Amino acid sequence: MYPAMISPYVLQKILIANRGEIACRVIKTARRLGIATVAVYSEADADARHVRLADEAVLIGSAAPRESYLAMDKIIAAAHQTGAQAIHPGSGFLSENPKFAEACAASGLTFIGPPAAAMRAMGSKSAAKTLMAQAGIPLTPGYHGDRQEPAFLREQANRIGYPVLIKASSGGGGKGMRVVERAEDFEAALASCQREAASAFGDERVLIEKYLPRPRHIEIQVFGDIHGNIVHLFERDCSVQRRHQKVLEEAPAPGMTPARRAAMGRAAVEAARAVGYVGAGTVEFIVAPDGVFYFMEMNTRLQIEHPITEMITGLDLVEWQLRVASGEPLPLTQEQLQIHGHALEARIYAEDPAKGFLPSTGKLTHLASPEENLHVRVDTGVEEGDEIGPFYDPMIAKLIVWDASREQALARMLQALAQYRIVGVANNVDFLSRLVASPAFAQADLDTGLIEREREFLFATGAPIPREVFLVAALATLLREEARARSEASHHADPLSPWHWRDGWRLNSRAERRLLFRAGELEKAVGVRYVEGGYTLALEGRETFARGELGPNNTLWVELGGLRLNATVVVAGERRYVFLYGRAWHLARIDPLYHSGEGGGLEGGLLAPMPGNIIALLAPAGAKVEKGAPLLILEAMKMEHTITAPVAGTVKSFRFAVGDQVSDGAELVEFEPEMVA
Ligand code: MV4
Repeated sequence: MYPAMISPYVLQKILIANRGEIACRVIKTARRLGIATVAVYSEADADARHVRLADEAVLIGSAAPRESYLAMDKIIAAAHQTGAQAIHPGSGFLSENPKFAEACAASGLTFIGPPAAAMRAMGSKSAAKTLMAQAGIPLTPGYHGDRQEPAFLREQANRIGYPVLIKASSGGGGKGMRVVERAEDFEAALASCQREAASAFGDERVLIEKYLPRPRHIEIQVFGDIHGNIVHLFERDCSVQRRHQKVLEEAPAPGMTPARRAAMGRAAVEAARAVGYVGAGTVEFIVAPDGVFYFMEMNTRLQIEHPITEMITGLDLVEWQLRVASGEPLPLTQEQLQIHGHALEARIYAEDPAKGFLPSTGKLTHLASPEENLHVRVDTGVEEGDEIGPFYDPMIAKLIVWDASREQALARMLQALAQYRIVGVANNVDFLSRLVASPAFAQADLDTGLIEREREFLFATGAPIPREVFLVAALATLLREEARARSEASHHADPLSPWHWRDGWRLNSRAERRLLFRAGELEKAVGVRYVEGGYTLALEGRETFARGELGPNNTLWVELGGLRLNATVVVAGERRYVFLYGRAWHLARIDPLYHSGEGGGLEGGLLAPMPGNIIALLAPAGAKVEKGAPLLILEAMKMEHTITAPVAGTVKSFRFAVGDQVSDGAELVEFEPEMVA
């Protein structure tokens, strides 16, 4: 749309004061524009993707954000040390801190973001609302002044009319909010809100607003330059949230009329103008079911969900930020900006939806992402083999899709989610698939309560597992056994080895075998018979001819009767992660023989079945134990789980001590099975 070139005298090298996907995102554009990049990193991020991608990287401190990604002095020193001229703060960390913007300016560095005064003006929710009221921006009816006497606030609540919402003035992210339905409950709610605000924000002041039921969260992307131009880049609908965390975002907002878009866009531009805004910003509105909108707050940074705006406008917002920071005028005028098609973003998180979205830590032992193309974009800060640690946001990636219409974009999203294969941490991919497929979301019946309301559908458990899942798990086990045996045989270079025969002689060629799998409480046995060119697999009395081939990266090509499927099966100890039909199933192989080696279950020792705390070690290291002997107790989700010896053998060592936290799948015990004759 315009030349990808930037004034070469202005920005030659920038430092990115952030980590993870947003740091990688900024590096990508800087590189395309010929600008050198400097990453900063904490000790926990020594091997992180943003460090590997950047031209240079500077270690700034330990894992705790205060010591590294929030340490202004260290970051500014790193910029001077490397000769960077400007600092991009990314999103989060220091990105909305006016003191950091000022510190950059004071040491001769360009802060790639808005002026400190604009950040400060929008930083206090109540002061921002007063300012916006003066600028004529619509606000929810309410009181956001300085007076805080309970009797006065109660009078205000009566004037506004119930239900009202009490919000902490310094709050955000939904913390310190109370809905009050009746006047007689006001005083108690006020007191509890003030207590929470004082302890969470060190500021007990509150504001009172008319409570709007079932609102939508619609935000407008704005951009300003130093020449006084301000445009908006349309809206994003971020209504689908879970406890004030965005889950799915889309642009444009379903049901938005051109007239309302223009009105909201104008209001957002006026809001930005009122604080002298420069750079990328977002003006957040809540929108009542009738479409009436009210200013909520302004985010003075580039937001996580900016890619959906990029997809529908065809623009690179980081490029705009860099141009604006270089003093260039905005590349396009309001009239030149247009919406093309529909974009959705889903946030892929290392968290467990079944356990209240508890963050999950661990190593990404297997990570296959959807293929990127004109319709699919993956912004990520991690690769297979990386660790999702406890120190930072557990986001794995943002998955962004685009198509001509919302319906097509939804289909793209489902397809792309189905291609995700993640092993090593719990994740929300299946949850997101159900969310996108839910009737409420598909019909764009959006508001901030959607996830709560659709719980039954979204957390549906106990759906039957397709028989193909067990058959594929069995087939993967058999094919791997064969591959291993073949490679062992090939080392013996014995021309008479049975592996060189082609007459159906097979490993384990006893007439019949049973492979046992467990999925939660459910146990299934798959009977195996070796037949010409494959196997006959029996499940619940039904026999199916099966054959297949192992592909790269744990993929598997399968034929089951007349059905051909592509699957991925990842083996970790006794666990089997089966990816089939766009979903993930977790099975455990129960091997009564527990011979070591492939499929034997003891590869890598005994693994934690879930994240938890070690509360007792029940056998001394070095002890010889019988099958079933209790080895240790793991406490997880307020329950105790005793880990027992799968077979007779020796406890070589414990990997953890009492009191240690362990992640899902961590090796707990180094265990040597007794030789089975
Ligand atoms: C509201 C509201 C209803 N009425 N204000 C939540 C976080 C904060 N930024 C504003 N929030 C809300 N303010 C009035 N007068 C409902 C919410 C709200 C919400 C807003 C946006 C996105 C998700 C939300 C989830 C619950 C409540």
